[in-house]
Parts: sequence; C-alpha cells; structure tokens
Amino acid sequence: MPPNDGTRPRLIGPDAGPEPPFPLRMKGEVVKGFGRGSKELGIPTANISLHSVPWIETADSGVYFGWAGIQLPPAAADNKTTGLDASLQKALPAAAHEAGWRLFPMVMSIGFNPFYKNTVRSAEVHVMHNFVTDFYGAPMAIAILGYIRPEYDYVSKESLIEDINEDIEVARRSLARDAYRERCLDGYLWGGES
Ligand code: ADP
Ligand code: RBF
Ligand code: MG
Repeated sequence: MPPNDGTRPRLIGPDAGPEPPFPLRMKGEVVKGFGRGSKELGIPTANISLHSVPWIETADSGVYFGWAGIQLPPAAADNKTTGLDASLQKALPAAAHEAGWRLFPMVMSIGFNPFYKNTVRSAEVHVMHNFVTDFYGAPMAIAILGYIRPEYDYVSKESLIEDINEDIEVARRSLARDAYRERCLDGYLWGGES
C-alpha cells in the first residue's frame, strides 16, 4: 500500500473528459453492508452487490468518483420535499423520471477497507445528497469517471473521515467540468444496458 503523504490533486482526470478504462459501469441492488454504522460517521455508504460486475476482480482497489442513478420509492423521489438537484434531474427522460430514477454525484470505495481489515472485497457508494429515508433494495447504477486515490489505513476514525470529506470535495470539483457533467447523460444510469 502506498503511503498516505497527505497530498491530493484538486481535480482528477483531464479536463477534456474521462479516459479509458473510464467510464466503468456497475449496477445492482443496494444491500446491507457491514453494519459498522458509517451513518454514525456521517458518511453512509450504499453497498452494492458485486455478483454481476465482470470487471471487479481486475479493478484497482481505491476511491473513485462519478454519477449514480437510483430508482427511489415515490416518497424519496419527490424533488421538492427532498431537495434534489433539479437541474441534474433534467437529464432524465420523462419515462425514467416517472419510474423514480434520480441522478446524483457520488464517491465510492472499492476494496478491503484496510482501516477495518475486511476479508471480503466491497463496493460502497457515498451518494452526495442528504436523504430523508434509507433506500435498501433500490436498484442503483453507477458510472465511474475517475480514480482519486488508493485505500489507506488510518491512525484514527477521525483522520479517515477527514480524508473522505476531502474526496467529496475533489469529486464535486472534478464533476463540475463540462466533459464530466455531461456524462450523466448515460442511459445505463436509469436502467438501460451499456
Ligand atoms: P450499511 O452498513 O448497511 O451499508 P450504512 O451505515 O453504510 O449501512 O448506511 C447505508 C444506507 O443508508 C444505504 O444503504 C442507504 O439505504 C442509506 N443512505 C442514506 N443516505 C445515504 C447516502 N447519502 N449515501 C449512501 N447511502 C445512504
Ligand atoms: N476505508 C479504509 O479503510 N480506507 C480508506 O482509505 C477508505 N476510503 C474511503 C473513501 C470513500 C469515499 C468512502 C465512501 C469510503 C472509504 N472507506 C475507506 C471505507 C469506510 O471504511 C467504510 O465506508 C466504512 O467502514 C463503512 O463500511
Ligand atoms: Mg455501507
């Protein structure tokens, strides 16, 4: 594992847009995770079942960013009461929106969480939105547009949280560029095949 030397680029990936192997796509149901209470850490992660993700074995472990599409139940999908980013939802075709699909920026980790020494590889998505309800069981599709950093071990929970918050800022800035923003126009994110 490379050392965590504390440095982090402000932006990830060329301004002209993601380069191969990105976008990497995966989808599945949101499943129960390790129950370690990442919610208590203030950073809930939607764990995704990895059964049908062909590239997962060869993917580098680490932290990635991109877009997530989630098919939410009606109460959670209401734009007005739940404060969804309305301009982002405009990317959705009417039928997909009607069916409850919504789009979000995300950061995620793939790997073994060295801080917790997991024995199973996991993919966990922190959706960059404040949800009013859980969405276990919901179909979720993600398009990964870039790799932020390897996973590290940490001296404390606090330093892990600090780094994840930094990842969130890097992702926000990186996705704001046109060539990354426009990648939310991807039918895979609302249930289509890639
Ligand atoms: P688990 O160990 O079961 O994954 P977490 O504490 O990581 O539990 O919480 C994850 C769950 O919280 C998700 O499955 C989802 O239903 C819900 N959730 C609420 N807000 C978010 C969010 N912003 N990002 C990801 N999941 C969220
Ligand atoms: N766990 C680690 O052990 N090391 C990491 O470097 C690490 N980075 C993460 C980055 C992001 C953006 C997210 C969402 C999670 C990360 N995790 C990391 C996973 C974290 O330990 C996990 O979400 C909680 O333990 C709950 O399962
Ligand atoms: Mg989780």
